[in-house]
Amino acid sequence: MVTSDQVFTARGTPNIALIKYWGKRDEKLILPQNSSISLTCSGDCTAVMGKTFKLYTTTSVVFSDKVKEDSFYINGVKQDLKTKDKLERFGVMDILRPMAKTKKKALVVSDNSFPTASGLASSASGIATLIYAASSALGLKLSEKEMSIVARRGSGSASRSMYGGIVMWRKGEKSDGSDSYAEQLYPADYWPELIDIVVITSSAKKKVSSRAGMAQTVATSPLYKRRLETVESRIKILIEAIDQKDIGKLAEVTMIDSNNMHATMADTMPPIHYLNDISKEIIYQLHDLNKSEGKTICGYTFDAGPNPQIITIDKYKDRVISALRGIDGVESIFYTKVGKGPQLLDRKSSLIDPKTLEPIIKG
Ligand code: 2P0
Repeated sequence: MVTSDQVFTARGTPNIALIKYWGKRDEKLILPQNSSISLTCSGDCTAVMGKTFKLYTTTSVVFSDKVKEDSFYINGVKQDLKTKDKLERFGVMDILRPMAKTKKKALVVSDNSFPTASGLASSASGIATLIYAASSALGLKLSEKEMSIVARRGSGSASRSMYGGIVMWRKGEKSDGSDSYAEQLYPADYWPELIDIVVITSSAKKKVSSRAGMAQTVATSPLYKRRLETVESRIKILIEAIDQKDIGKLAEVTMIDSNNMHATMADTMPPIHYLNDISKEIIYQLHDLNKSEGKTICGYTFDAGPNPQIITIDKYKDRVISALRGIDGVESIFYTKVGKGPQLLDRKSSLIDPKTLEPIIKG
């Protein structure tokens, strides 16, 4: 089954959750406490102010007898696969290998075009792209649903980046996780006016990882129980809003769910705070903007980091950007659209030299 010594390269993108995943019911299988809904980002971004990133992960994979041990490079740096975090995440390779009935070792070379671990969902993009490239390199003809289940084992939110468009990760009920996977609710071109404005307030690495933080919230936050009682109703409202292409309704439920998740973080012992003063100022300014418009034209959402993504539609873009531009401390603003999900790239994009099977380190 293994496509011998052939390098496969894929490109994928992060997703931004409008209904958030924060908390597991099974740590090992990565089964969530609630279902979540996201937009898969297009990697192409339009600059507005300051430094712009593209939102792509590009990953090349080769399985070969010439590769003596599993090796994994991110942005040119060889990763220590003995650390707990890397062992858990790279463990997805040991789910794929038996499916292809091979024990061949892999060389994986991955580049992110945006800062890692800053709340821009690098693990979602990274794991989804790895699964896409590795299952191709192994000659596995997996469905997106099957890939989503494997991606989930590397990082919960990665299950959603297996698809383009608007995606729902259904939490599932079964203890073996076989019904906990993502599926596309709407294709990438369903609502072309939808726009995601990314504001960078800090590119610093976060102090508490999502994985550790959410476990702490599940274990200690009394408010978290209330979140689980209310999240299904928000999912229903969000799906109605998308069905009706109602940006006001979408923006409101998005803000409510983000605020609710961050409230459970603050309610955690010890408390977790991902937002900074600039993030808070953005929240105030966007509420003022919606108020002065007499209706909700945009909504913010924050992941485990201080950088908001603001969902609006094309016709309101300039008004939202002009409110953001005036805020002290904003480092950069750029925007993206809903994207198509992972794709295979041609040989010219390979990050592995096909003759020597050595990484091609750029920059
Ligand atoms: C989300 N986040 O729904 C939420 C919102 C962060 C805040 O999914 O432990 O990196 O690998 O399953 O997927 C980040 O969590 O955590 C995340 P693991 P993951 O996008």
